[in-house]
Amino acid sequence: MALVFKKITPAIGAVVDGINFAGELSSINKEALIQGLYDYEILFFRNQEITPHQQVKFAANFGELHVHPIYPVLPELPEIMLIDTHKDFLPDNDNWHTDVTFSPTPPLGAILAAKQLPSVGGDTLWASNTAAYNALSEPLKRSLEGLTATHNVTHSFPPLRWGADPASKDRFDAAVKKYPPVSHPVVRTHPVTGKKAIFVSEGFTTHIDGISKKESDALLSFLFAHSTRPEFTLRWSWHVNDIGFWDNRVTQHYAVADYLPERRIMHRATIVGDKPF
Ligand SMILES: O=C(O)CCC(=O)C(=O)O
Ligand SMILES: [Fe+2]
Repeated sequence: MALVFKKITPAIGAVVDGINFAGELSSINKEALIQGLYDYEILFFRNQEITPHQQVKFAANFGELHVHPIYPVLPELPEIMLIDTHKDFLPDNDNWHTDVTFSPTPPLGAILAAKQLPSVGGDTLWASNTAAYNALSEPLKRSLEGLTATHNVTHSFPPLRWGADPASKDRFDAAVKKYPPVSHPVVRTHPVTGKKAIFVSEGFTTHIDGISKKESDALLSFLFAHSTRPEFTLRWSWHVNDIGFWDNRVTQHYAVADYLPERRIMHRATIVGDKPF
């Protein structure tokens, strides 16, 4: 059966029917999913009851998997990042971010599965950084050309939370050593489609390189606000066994933290990417 893509908003997202994450992925469906990611930037799938091993196997169709250096992972399967948030382990993804941009080679994408949800709330928003770029005026596009910005792991993983807790301190210290602040282009080009996308986010970007702090603060606050305008976003209200699969090169996301003291559990498999240009 051919896959069916149903658009969610004009800027971003589609719901996909006709695929079973627990089964083998045919090469035809794999190509269709990759094309869908390019076209819609995030794809959603419903009623996908999968084990962590099945999730890892599915994600591995799209590249090598990344193991998060700080955030909790399943001990028996570290390719699955475990987002198990509740009153004793607070959500911290309630800021707009692109995943792992503190790395010189941020992920190309990620696959997120909803395992346990609060009775209400716990939605996630995604924004299209290509739609945001396209909406900039030509003079501003030109002035962003050639600029780079610095991304820092401690911006989203502050030492006060991650470096103090004995459960995460060793991994935190190793990650800070392994990932010194890194510069990426402020506008990146998608390596396959050639689309241009704004590539700064509140989560990890500390400053634009080579300009004054005042200029950087003003430009970043404009870019952060512009790239998350509702017109460029979607908001997904999860059901258990929903899956989201996004292109991390051209999107950012925000997990709404409105459900405490209830608990919410998500599993993420993350696919290694290459150096932004
Ligand atoms: O929990 C979520 O909905 C998303 C969390 C997040 O930022 C991620 O999985 O990268
Ligand atoms: Fe994230």
